[in-house]
Amino acid sequence: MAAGREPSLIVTVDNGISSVAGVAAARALGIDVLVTDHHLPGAELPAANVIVNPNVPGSQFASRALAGVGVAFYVMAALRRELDVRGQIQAGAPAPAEWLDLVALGTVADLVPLDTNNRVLVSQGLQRIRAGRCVPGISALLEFAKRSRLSITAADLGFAVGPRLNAAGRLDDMTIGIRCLLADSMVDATALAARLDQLNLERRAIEARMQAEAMAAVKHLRTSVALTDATGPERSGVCLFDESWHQGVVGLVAGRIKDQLRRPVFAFARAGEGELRGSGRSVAGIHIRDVLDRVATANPGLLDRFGGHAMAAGLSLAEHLLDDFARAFDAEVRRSSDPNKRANGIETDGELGPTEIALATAHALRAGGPWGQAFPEPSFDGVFAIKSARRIGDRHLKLWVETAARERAFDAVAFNYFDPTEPQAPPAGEVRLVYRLDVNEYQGERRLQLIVDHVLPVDAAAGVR
Ligand SMILES: [Mn+2]
Repeated sequence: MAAGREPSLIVTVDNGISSVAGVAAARALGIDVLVTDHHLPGAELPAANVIVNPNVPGSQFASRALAGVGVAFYVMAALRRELDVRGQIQAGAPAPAEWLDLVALGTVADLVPLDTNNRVLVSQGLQRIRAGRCVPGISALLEFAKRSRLSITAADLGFAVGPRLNAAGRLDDMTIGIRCLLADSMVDATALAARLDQLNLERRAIEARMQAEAMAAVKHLRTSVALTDATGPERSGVCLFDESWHQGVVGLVAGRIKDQLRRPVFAFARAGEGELRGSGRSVAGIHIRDVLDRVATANPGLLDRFGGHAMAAGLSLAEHLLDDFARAFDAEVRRSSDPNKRANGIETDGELGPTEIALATAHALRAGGPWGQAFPEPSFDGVFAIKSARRIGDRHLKLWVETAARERAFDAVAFNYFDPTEPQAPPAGEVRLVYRLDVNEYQGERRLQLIVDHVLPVDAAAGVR
């Protein structure tokens, strides 16, 4: 071995806690290993010199919900403090707070629960981004997404910045996203953000096609997609597969179909000869990794590999076993479902009085964030009369609605209301809306807008959560 060319230290981020063999090999070569991770450890911990992970037994850290980026942040902060104590900090060295823009982004994009600790990290990062103290890459991505940096919310990180960064890894080369975040100048960042924006458009087109095929298969059983027999609307757990599907976006498709069917969904893509990769998304109350655990225990030899957490999981499977898996998954989901929970129940925070549906309420709710994973933005339900309704673009629905007693009227919009492949009339008459309050900025004016998540019959039950 050439002297001087060996690394003396390996630092892992967001992985390593299960790399027992890898860490042993590095140590055998005389390389020190610092594992920083947030994933749950297995029965055996790697023999690293140091492990930093809030989820190892005996951890005293107040939050177990940190994302990988959050763990790295605290390691850097501790290192900085130690160097300070030793008087080894050079003038102009960055303070840890300067990385909070990236910590906020990674925390939101990784979909970890926004517990108190994570909400502090995200909130501080958002404040810095609003003040312009962020990497050029975040500014550039926000510009392509047409989101205002000055009023950025956690949802903008989750729905505008995150998907553009991830699109590169799903379709092309994930280093484009990393280079965009590391870019020192706005010129470089903008060029890379343009490429990411383009990849995101491609990702969306692929995802929309796959999603339409999956929905058609669910509706019409075995028409457009060669599927397992476990796709009927009566299934508790749904499995979908098409040979033309792209591995990089099956998770997104599973998520969309899950939202529409409100039950756990696995979407599969081919991952090599005779091999499928599946990505699953679940609904509240059904721990999908535990479901897979029970499927694997009851059917030895069925699953090659699987992993995940309560709401999302992945697995690999021999293609000829897909039907077997689909049946076992459906049966296990049915056993796991709480019969006391209405399958189609939508939970809200209740009804608002006519005067509470106001711009001031929307501002107050916005200030109460960041909202996100495991800390959902408040959502309300109520009966409204539709005064006018029209389609905007391919899929969206624009409404002008009055409260049931006709006291007040509001602008409302329901995104992705229409299925572009089906003729569908806009809703009319009295309906029950499940909605959130939004501040809509248009030509310098701020107005209240209801963001409608569900348009339901008046007598539909929407339970208070
Ligand atoms: Mn992670």
